[in-house]
Amino acid sequence: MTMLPIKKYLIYFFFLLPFFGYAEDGSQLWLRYKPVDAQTQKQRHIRLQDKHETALLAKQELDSYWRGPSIEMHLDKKAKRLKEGYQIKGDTSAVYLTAAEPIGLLYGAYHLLRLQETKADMRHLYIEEIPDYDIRILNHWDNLDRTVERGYAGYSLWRWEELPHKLSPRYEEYARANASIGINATVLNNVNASPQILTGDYIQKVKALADIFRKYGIRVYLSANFSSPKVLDGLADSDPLRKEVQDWWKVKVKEIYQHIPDFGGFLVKANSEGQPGPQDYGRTHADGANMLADALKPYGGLVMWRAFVYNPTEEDRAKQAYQEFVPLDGEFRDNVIIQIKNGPVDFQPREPFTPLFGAMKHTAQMIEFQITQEYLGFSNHLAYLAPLFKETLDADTYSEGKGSTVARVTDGSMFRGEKTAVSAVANIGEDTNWTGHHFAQANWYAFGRLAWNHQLSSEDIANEWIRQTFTNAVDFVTPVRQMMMDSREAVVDYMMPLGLHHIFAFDHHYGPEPWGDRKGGRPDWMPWYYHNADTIGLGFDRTATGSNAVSQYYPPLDSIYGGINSCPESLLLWFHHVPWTHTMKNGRTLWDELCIHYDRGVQQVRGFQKTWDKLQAHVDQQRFLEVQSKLKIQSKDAVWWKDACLLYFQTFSKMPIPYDLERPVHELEELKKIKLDMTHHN
Ligand code: GCV
Repeated sequence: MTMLPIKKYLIYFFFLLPFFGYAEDGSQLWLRYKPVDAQTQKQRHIRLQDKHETALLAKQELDSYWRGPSIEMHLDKKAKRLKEGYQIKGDTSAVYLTAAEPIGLLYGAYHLLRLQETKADMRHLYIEEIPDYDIRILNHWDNLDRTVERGYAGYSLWRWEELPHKLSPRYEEYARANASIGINATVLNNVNASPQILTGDYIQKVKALADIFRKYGIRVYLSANFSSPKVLDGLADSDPLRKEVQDWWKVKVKEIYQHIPDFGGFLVKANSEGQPGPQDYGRTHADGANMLADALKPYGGLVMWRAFVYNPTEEDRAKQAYQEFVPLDGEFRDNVIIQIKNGPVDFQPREPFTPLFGAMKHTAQMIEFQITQEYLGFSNHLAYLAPLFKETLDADTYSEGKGSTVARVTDGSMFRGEKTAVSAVANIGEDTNWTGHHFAQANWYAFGRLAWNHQLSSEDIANEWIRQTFTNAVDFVTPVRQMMMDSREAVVDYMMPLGLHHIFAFDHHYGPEPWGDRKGGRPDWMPWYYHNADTIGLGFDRTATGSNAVSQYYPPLDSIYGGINSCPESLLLWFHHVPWTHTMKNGRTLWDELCIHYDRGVQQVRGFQKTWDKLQAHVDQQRFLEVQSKLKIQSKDAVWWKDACLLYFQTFSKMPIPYDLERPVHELEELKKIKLDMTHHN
């Protein structure tokens, strides 16, 4: 009998399956739970009295996937100290899950499933989890035409043209993934905001999303364009001290809350990189933020006002946010939080923390991290960012003496604002695997986990992510965890070691361009502004003999950073212009040390390739090949970075690359000609 060709292929497929492994596309993220069978469902019970939709969702997740003993879920409204957290007690015969709010039950359910999926010991459970921050929020830099600024995972998830009538199933999947790691808020649109988002039509679209997210405990926020009154309704201006403008915002906010009663508030980028703001009318950031805060106050809404401001003046860019905001300390309403990037320049592979943290003692502050890898190889490079996030959270500001870490300055333990918050720019797009690189999912995951508990270690987060996303096999988990833990430092090494920063190609920020000098471009967007290479040495003098940015740090950090010998070498070229022949702590010259770092970065990525190739048997074929191919790109890019930077800096140092290191494989002139067309980031 002749077989239909399709059947024949199917037989081949099943025959070959054990050899090649099955395919997974990454769309399930870390939520690869297998449904329990009917027998298990009959044997154990998930009990719940409450009928709140979020509590029912928690029950449904456990009903479908929990393989352990019966669970009693209990809502104890009096247990307020738990906030959105939960308590889990139990043993092999029964588990008790208690929360003060329905969302706590859902978070508790995901905690139990995480324990199950990572094969944790669950014989004796006594867990109490209370989130460190009230608001754990993603910032989407998504435009209304569905391009994503600095997005490397395809177009925006939000199909504005179809909303509010057609609802993509991914909206709910997105909400579920966020809830599973404790994220409870999202800003849907780019901080370079189109005023259109505040029109009646768009409010209906936003409402449709908010209605889906609500069940998962997620509140919607919007980025607001400060000129909206003028642009949308033809007001003469958008001056925050004019009553007509204030009234416009009050009416607009009322309209939003009529449709979205749990609307979170506004995120605002004002007077920054060409965006409009209160300074257009001679007003301050406080005037602008307070006007919006007053409109939102009756509904419990918040303003997240960004401190990312700088202008092409004589002043060091790294100092400007501090100079602008510190004088305004105490002038902001209590429902305003100043949102501060982790570093004073812009999401570089390594920066010191922004000195504004801890410097405003009467103003609520929150961190903005960047999950999307604008400056870390887009979605081509494997860079696990938990160590970067932790580096900032754990940094001691000394603002109230030793132990005043950035985490404590922002989590409410030192200064108490109305609400505490932590944010990060999302790396999520329409790609099947959500984030472009399978390992970039780990950065979304890590942000959520750290926003919940900033004391978790990067290793532990990597560990649980790997186990849920791939496998529990120790032979896989151990080397992959090591690779992840080494990955961010590897990127620093092959891109910008020892405190170098912002030597990226103009605008798209992907490849190296230390020689970059675009005609007519702003100096503070040019690599030479940051590296200052000359015949004497390399680096930005931010000591008292230079821009004196060190003076913005509390003692003893000002003198630690300010001393060429006391400054941590990982930040040396951030704070100092260092002679090529300067002796480093290990006795090498700066030049040799620089070469060794670049080379080490390259070798490490090659090591990641070896690690990954050896693990083929543990991974499904699709994800194996996709990661393998990204690692090839990363490896080539690392050599490109190393050659470009070393050959260029060598034109100043005039010193040889140490002879035991691999020789450059490119010509500098050839590298200078590379111009990537990346005007669209999708
Ligand atoms: C949203 C950097 C990025 C911009 C971004 C800006 C910001 O400059 O390159 O794309 O704009 O930061 O955070 O506002």
